[in-house]
Amino acid sequence: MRQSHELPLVGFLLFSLIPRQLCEICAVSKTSYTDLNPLINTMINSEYTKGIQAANVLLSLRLAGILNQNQEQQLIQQVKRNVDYKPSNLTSGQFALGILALGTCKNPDATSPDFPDLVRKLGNKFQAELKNMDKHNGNPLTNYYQLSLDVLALCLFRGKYPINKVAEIFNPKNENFYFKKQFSVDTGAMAVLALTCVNNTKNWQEKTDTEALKNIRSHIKSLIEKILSHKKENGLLGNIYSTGEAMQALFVSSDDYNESEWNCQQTLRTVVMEIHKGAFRMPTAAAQILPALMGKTYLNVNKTSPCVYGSGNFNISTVEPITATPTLTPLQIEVNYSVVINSNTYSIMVCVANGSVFLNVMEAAQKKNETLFSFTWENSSWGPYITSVQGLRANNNDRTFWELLSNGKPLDQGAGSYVVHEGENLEVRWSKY
Ligand code: CBY
Repeated sequence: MRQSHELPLVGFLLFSLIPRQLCEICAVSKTSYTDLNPLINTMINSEYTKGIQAANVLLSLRLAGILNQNQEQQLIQQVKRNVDYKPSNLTSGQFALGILALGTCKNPDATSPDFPDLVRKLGNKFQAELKNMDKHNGNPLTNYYQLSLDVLALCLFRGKYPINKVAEIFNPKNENFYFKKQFSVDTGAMAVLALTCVNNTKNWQEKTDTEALKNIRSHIKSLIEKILSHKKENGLLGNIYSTGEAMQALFVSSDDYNESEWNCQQTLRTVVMEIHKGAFRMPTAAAQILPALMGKTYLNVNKTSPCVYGSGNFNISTVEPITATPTLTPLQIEVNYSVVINSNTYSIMVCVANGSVFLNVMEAAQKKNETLFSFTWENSSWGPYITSVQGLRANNNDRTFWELLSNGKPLDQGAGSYVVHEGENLEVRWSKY
């Protein structure tokens, strides 16, 4: 009798709680999923989703739960080809990303990879990063973004890693969080995800572990502060390409900031606008923004939870209409291109087809003068990365790189994606980060 009186009350309480919780979730609503179509098309249909890019794409689409089993299988095979057969060719973060993608969820039909072996290999790669830091003045083989991916994958898949060392190196004062004295929001966000996983892991026992965990919690708090201090007026966190992962970092650490410090809906609105302007034409860019837009984070990776497949809310074959280029634009444009090494500047005027990217300008200059403008590049998950100019090679151990600039300002896109304009002053500058 008593129970039947209480039931309506419990029902009322549940009812009044659920809608509020739903309102608090910051994600693109189901009715607006069509806004995400350009991202999904880029990832699924792109002929550029090759090699290591596939890991980013698989992780993202599995978290979002929008692949069908056939599409998933194709991507899994691509990632496996990299992770299983060429582990020594991969950097630690590329390998970690591959493991995260393969273990995002459980597909009961697929033969699951030998996780313990992969995780052990990743542990070795992480140790090699630490060893390089000891030997080379604190510089890892790669960078802290990749070391964060390593710790994240090791933590999620129960691998071995030294918690004291993690607490020591991920101090936000460490110079690896900064490029040219600027805090790297991408790096800070990935570190927050990794450290949050470590902090949530229950099996720390030793007294020294407690001390390390205390430090880790304090690192998370100050990294979140730094990320929020890079919030722009339009809601972006850092720039458009760091915003997705910064959102994930903020999702998992809501206890570390006040509600008033971040208007997530505003960030969402700006990102959706940028999707329609075509900011995410690179598969990796699309892959890194999508999970956050669906309220997911890399901490949702769980190789024992069943995968979710295509919900039918997406129209994957829809191709965004390509905006017609005005008929009056010239076919050829002229730009000024310079190579700057310390106080020496080597300049040249080159003509390229309208719509060309930075790399095309470098190629045109090289064709005109092989000695002054020769260069090499490597493929990265963000497209071509310039490794040397005039034979002078970038080196992580001395933090050197070839910086790309336009009219004196550093670009926020790489050589393969930045579209150049008539009369622009383009520059590659020998720099230290
Ligand atoms: N990923 C990585 O290892 C890269 C990590 C990252 C923090 C990355 C940005 C963020 C991300 N989400 O992946 C990063 N860049 C790093 C670490 C670096 C350094 C690389 C060397 C090293 N120690 O590992 C370095 C040298 C500081 C760097 N990035 C240089 C550049 C310039 C490349 C120029 C060249 N030589 O080709 C450039 C073009 C900046 C410039 N003006 O010179 C650059 N980076 C850019 C623009 C970017 C963004 C790319 C955006 C885009 N649409 O193309 C970036 C997303 C990214 C890739 N860099 Co770095 C940052 C941003 O704008 N939000 C892990 C791996 C598994 O994939």
